[in-house]
Amino acid sequence: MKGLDDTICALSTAPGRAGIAVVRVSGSGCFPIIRRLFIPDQRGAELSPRRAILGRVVEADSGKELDRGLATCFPAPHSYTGEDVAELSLHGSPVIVRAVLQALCGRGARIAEPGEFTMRAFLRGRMDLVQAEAVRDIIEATTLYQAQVASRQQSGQLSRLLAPAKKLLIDTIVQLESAVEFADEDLALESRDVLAGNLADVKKRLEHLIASFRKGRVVREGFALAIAGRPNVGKSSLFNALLSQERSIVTEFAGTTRDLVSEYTQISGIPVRLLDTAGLRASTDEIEQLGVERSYGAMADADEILLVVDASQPISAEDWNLRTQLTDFSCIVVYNKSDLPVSWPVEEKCAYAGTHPHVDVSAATGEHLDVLQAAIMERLFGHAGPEGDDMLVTNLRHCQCLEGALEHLTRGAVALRSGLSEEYVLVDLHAGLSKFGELTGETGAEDLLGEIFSRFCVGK
Ligand SMILES: Nc1nc2c(ncn2[C@@H]2O[C@H](COP(=O)(O)OP(=O)(O)O)[C@@H](O)[C@H]2O)c(=O)[nH]1
Ligand SMILES: [Mg+2]
Repeated sequence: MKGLDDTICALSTAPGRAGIAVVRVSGSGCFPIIRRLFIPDQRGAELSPRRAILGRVVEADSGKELDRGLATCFPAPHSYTGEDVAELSLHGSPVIVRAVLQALCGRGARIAEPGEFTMRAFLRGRMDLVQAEAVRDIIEATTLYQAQVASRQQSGQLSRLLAPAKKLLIDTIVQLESAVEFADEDLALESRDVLAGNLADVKKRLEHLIASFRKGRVVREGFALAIAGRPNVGKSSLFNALLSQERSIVTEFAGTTRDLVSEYTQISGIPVRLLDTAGLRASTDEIEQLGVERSYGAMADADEILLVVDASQPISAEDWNLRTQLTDFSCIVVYNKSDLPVSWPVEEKCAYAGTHPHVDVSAATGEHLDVLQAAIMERLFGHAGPEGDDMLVTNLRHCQCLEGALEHLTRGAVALRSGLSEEYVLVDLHAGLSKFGELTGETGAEDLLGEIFSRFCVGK
């Protein structure tokens, strides 16, 4: 990990040709460098804070004009990084950008490493580690909903929610430390019962956040949805209908889909990897049989399975056989072809689905696809849907820190209740507190920080 002493620069907009390219510069040498390379059009115009000034960017020694554009200065500490920052808005041409970066480096700046602007913002105390990681999640979001969840974290929501728990833990530690330190004196300290109550409160808050990760992981990473069932029930038709495109081949012949077909889409702002599978049946055709094996593999890996059934055909032993195989999977039974006369009485549909939810749809007409999508969301997020929770832990690292803290506090609480000496209890409580610090980056090891910021793009 590089230090904070030098001045860094990078293209902050996407590389390639575009209307505008923004080059960002940050560090103590920023303004002296910019003053040498940027000549305002208006004679004597000064680079004033947060005001865009029109002018020419020139080569360091020759004074040759490289481009005309805008320069905006953000003096420390009121900038993204907390350092002096300048942004040059140039014409979006890769040759101009390269020349301007070269000119900046010629004056003493160096090209920033991936994530280095955000790392500086973190090291200068402009944001904590959770917020810095959220910056990357906003940039990498593939749906607006993902971006919104990340944006809530970037505004410090997780850190804010944790603050009361952390304060309570610190208070508890202080009480116990005082009991050790001033054992001989008659200090009015909280009883062990009160302290145990505090710890229980902290633990409850942690458990609530940890529980949200099951949903949060799905929001951040999306989920895999396998469409399975017997041949010809309309799996590929349903796959295409959910994608709104004719991606998978549909025919009236059984055994048309022989290999896995996978495509990305989104449902309610959650990214979904949809998998169309080969129809499940015993076949003597070697290729089809290999396809069926892949179908079982896809079902095992999927987060959710849509078991598609042709409700226009009478129920068969094969239907029951398949249903039995899927008993332990998380699946929704989809009664397809609802546009045709239905052969399954309602009681039979309920009996067949058992504890799994079931939905009637027509992949051909699109009828009730919205009900199916709602059922999928309910399966993943419960009644309230993905937007039901005020706070979701979406990052595995955050969840692991919270779990680590919970583990230490649980041990500390046991020690406290069993009457062990304060020192014993304190070991665990301090370990728990350091997990809070690890989460927000207060006690971050260097290699951890390097690992996190290296996954950013250059210029952020
Ligand atoms: N009437 C009707 N026909 C459908 C529906 N879904 C699929 N089909 C027909 O059922 C046949 C098999 O469809 P396909 O999607 O290839 O089934 P798969 O083998 O399960 O992938 C095709 O002739 C489709 O046109 C539906 O909802 N209603
Ligand atoms: Mg098919």
